[in-house]
Amino acid sequence: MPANLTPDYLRAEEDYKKAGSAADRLEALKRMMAALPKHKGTEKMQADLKRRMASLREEIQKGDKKKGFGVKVEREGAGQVALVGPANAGKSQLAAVLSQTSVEVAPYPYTTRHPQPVMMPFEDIQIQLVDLPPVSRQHMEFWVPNIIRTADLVLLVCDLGSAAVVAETQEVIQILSDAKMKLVAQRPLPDHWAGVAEKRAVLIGHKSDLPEAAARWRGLRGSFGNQYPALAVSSTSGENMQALKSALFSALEIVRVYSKKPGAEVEHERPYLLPHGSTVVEFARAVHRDFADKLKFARLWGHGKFEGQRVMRDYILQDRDVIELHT
Ligand SMILES: Nc1nc2c(ncn2[C@@H]2O[C@H](COP(=O)(O)OP(=O)(O)OP(=O)(O)O)[C@@H](O)[C@H]2O)c(=O)[nH]1
Ligand SMILES: [Mg+2]
Repeated sequence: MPANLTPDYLRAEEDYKKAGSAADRLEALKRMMAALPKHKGTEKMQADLKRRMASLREEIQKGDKKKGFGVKVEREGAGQVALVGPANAGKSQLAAVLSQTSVEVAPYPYTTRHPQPVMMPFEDIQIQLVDLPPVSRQHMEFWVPNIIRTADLVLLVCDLGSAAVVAETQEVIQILSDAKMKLVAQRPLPDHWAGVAEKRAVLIGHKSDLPEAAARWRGLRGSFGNQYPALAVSSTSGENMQALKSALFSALEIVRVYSKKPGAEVEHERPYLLPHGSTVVEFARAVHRDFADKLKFARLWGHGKFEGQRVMRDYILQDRDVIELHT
C-alpha cells in the first residue's frame, strides 16, 4: 500500500465500505479516484478503482433495465392511444390540449422522459392518451416500443415545423418496424398473423399553423396519406382538433351501446363499449354473464330503425344503439 494516501481518500474508502447501494458505492469510488495521488506507485490502484467503477456502472444499468421492463401504463377509459413521434414534434403539447391538462412542454428535444397518461374527453366517454418520450435513433428510452406494442392505437405525430418531416416520419416507422411493429389503417383480421404486431395508426401533420406547413403537409400526405387516416392539426390554433378527436374514436373501432330495462328510461350515463362487429348476444354477456344464455330477443332504439323494433341475437350493433334485453 503506498504510504501517501490522503485523509480524503481514507474517508471515501470508509464510505465505500459502509455504502448500502451500488450508486453510493460508485459515488465513493469516484471520490477515492479523485483523492488518489496519480503516479507510478498508484497505477495498480487506479486500474483497480476503474475496474470496480465499470462493474458498478454495469450493475446499476442492469438494475435500471429491470425496473424499465416494468414500465407499463394501466389502461383506462374507452381505449389507449400512444403518442408516437420524433423529438419536439409537439406530442406533449397535443396531449395537454386534448386532455385540457398541463403536461411538460418545452422548445428543446427530449423533454418527456416518462410515459404520461392523460384522459381525453370525447362526447360521453374518455379516451386515454399516453404521452411518450421521442422515438428516435439518437436516443430512445428502451421501454418505449413495449408501451407502443400494448396500446390500442398509435397517434403518429409528424412535425410540420421541420423541413425533414417526411424523412423523420420514415425513420419513426422504420424504428417501429425494427421493433417488430407495423402501422396499419385497420384492425387486422383475428386469425391474421404477419410475424409482426400490426398496430392501427392515425397520422397527423402537427403545427399546421406554421408558415411552411401547407407545402410540407402536401409532401407528407403524398408519402403516407393513403396508408393511414391523416389530418393536419395545430395545438396552437386549434385547427382540426375536433376532427382529430373523432378520428381517434373511429380508429379505435368501438361502439357505444346503452342499456334500457323494460319499462324504464335509457341508462345514458355509462355506455357499454364493445368492438366493432359485436352482436346483441355479446352485449348481453357484457351486461351480465347469465343474460347471454337466457336471452330470447332484444328491442332496439337506434339509427333509422323503427323504435323498439325486435332484433335477434346476432344483430350487429351500431354506435349509440339503445338495447332492451328480454330474457
Ligand atoms: N407552432 C406550433 N408550435 C407547437 C405546436 N405544438 C407544440 N409546439 C411547440 O413545439 C415545441 C415542442 O413541444 P413539445 O410538446 O414539448 O414536444 P414533444 O414532442 O413532447 O417533445 P419531446 O418530449 O422532447 O419529444 C414547443 O416549443 C411547443 O411550444 C403547434 O401546434 N404549433
Ligand atoms: Mg414531450
